[in-house]
Amino acid sequence: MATGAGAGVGAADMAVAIGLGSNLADPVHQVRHALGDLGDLPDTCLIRHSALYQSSPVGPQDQPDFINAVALLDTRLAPPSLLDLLQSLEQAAGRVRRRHWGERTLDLDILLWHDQCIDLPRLQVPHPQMCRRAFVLRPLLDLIPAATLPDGTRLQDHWMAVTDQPLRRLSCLKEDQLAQRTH
Ligand code: A4P
Ligand code: MG
Repeated sequence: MATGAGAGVGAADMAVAIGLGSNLADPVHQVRHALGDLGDLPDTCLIRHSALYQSSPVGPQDQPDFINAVALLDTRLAPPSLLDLLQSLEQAAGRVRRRHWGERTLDLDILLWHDQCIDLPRLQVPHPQMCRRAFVLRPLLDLIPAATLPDGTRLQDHWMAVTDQPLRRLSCLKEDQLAQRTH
């Protein structure tokens, strides 16, 4: 279960971080809508969220670009309960699991749980892939510039290793243009 490691930025600062991703069915709308849904979860507050980013797919290349963002939550839910609710939101968005790392209407990953490690059969936190992914690290660093992992490593240092991955921060205007293009 969850274990505290106590390294780096305090637990209160780290909060619970959720990664959002979509590359199907109006991805900008999917991510914006999901941010609203996160704020409506029981026993949970949406503290703040990042800008939206556009990124090339990690995994199969024959799929559209992704729209990604990160949200910080304050929640009294237990980690498996939050995972259940996030998976319900994915299902409500019409999520179909076609292939590993493939296209999806909505993906909601638990990235960080304060400064804790969680190792359950269906939930590993920190998310095992997060440090290899610019589309996770950049928005997370926008929200918590001094963020560290439970092992004490700095997200900023992980970010420096992935800056070659194509990533574009969207302005509100660009978000609207992208959203309109899909209607
Ligand atoms: N699971 C374990 N740990 C977690 C966690 N921390 N948060 C389990 C959420 N779920 C977690 O996930 C499979 C299972 O992982 C869940 O049932 C849960 O019990 P999934 O999303 O159904 O399956 P998947 O997508 O095939 O695998 P995975 O590993 O979740 O994919 P990722 O790592 O989420 O990557 N490229 C760009 N540019 N942007 C993206 O957002 N996303 C992916 C998906 C690939 N490429 C991408 C992006
Ligand atoms: Mg996932």
